[in-house]
Amino acid sequence: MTILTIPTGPIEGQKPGTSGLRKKTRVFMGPHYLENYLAATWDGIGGVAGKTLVLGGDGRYFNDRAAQVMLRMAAASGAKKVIVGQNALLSTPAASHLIRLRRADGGIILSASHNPGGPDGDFGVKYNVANGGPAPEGVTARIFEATKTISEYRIAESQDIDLGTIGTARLLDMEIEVVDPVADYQALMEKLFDFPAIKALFAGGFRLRFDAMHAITGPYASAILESTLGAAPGSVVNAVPLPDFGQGHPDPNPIWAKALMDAMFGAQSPDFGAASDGDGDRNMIVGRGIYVTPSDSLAAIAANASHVKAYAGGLKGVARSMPTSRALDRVAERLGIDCYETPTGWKFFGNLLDAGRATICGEESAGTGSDHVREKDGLWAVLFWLNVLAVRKVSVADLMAEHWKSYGRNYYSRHDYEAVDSDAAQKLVDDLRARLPDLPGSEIAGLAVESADEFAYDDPVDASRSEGQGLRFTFDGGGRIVLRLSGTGTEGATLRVYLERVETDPARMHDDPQEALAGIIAAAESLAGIKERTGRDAPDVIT
Ligand code: VG1
Ligand code: CO
Repeated sequence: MTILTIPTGPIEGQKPGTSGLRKKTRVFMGPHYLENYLAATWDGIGGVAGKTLVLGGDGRYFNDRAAQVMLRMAAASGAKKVIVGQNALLSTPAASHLIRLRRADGGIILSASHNPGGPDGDFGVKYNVANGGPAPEGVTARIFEATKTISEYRIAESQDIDLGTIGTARLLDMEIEVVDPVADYQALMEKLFDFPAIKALFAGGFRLRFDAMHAITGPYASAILESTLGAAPGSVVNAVPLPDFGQGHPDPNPIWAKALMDAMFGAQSPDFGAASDGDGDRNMIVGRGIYVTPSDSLAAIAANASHVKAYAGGLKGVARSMPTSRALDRVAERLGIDCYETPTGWKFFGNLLDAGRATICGEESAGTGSDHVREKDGLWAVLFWLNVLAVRKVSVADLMAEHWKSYGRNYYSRHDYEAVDSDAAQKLVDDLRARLPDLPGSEIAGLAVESADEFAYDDPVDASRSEGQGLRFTFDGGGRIVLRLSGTGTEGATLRVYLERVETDPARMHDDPQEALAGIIAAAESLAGIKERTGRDAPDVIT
């Protein structure tokens, strides 16, 4: 077996975004594209010689080929060992757990997460560090720098490694261990949650519908929810991962998981509905006739942690990304614990979790998780809810009604304008940024602006500073608007507009969120001139 040294040159645009590098699949399949990025990753982490890495992906198109390339490149650069999920599959939270469990130096996750897959869809590569979490900004900056100076990479010449069979193999001096992708993760869930209580819930006739959206969570959900916990066979739908996710968009929200919404709002609906995304780190929670926004789910999880055995001893603190609604803050205040506000992206929670400052974290984009791993975890959130419902013996609707009554309701919605002209989107943000100092004290669409700034985050643990993390506006009476550009899209720019308003009047807590937020929505339009600048009449996606 020989090691080839292949001459190459920098490829533009290999800058990791909110969560790894994401591009069109065909771009990733282009000459040297994946190889360059992996070689730059080795460079950015100080080389892979002697290191142990974890490898897995969400099963999307090109996952299998990319895994073989990664193995040949890791071996050629002297890695000691790679632990791979069978068939190169691992959900993102399972990969995070495996890195921690095996004390690996890091891991490669092949995924573009909630972005569609297939030859005309998206592909992505994430690097996670030794704590199991996404590479922090310092590391991704070094990787990006390396992509700009690369001149060659090393790759072993070999046949494909058999990743379908559990066991060990060798490539040059590197050991490859193929493991069951589900087993270790399931064992962790059994430690955290009261499985007998959830089993009893299902045995009592509780009905579940879990939509795996033809993505990676299928095998995990089938094993845990059906085979172990006894949910009725067929409760997990779209359970077989497909390379193109069955032509779907594996983003668990009311738009892309409409079939689940229809089932939960129809006649004879199940008691509980849930879905997760391409790589299994997001979750969507739906009760019979009620959709729970991710921000509300996060707040409810924190408020009910005392009912779940692994968290019953109390939470050290909680954290949410800045655009996430402030429903969590109210719970933290009641519990007397700190609530941290971080930039968008799970990498910013890592330090807080490592330092024991936060136990539960979440994002408005359907990501919730805890210190059990260093990624958001879709199935974890579903099991958390099931555990709470099993212990408290209430419905989702009753639990949320009671929560709002006790804490107030943070009406919340996100409006996304996708594939907008990049220059127009950038100009919208730049122009608004220039007006920030003049806005406080002024009136926008009848609402008095209380504050207007651009969010920057000073990490309380390592004192690193992250700037330019979104424009935010608060209004008298508890309203808030946040605007930022997405860092995960692969076409033009995606403008995200986050809208929030607190309601404390119990008589007005059951309105339609879009109606309850009408004043805030009008203020966002008047503030940013979105329609005119993007040429769009309405958002592409409203969640
Ligand atoms: C989006 C979400 C963010 C999430 C990120 C990765 O980022 O808003 O909350 O952490 O996706 O999620 P952006 O930059 O597009 O807003 V996943 O499940 O796609 O890895
Ligand atoms: Co994801």
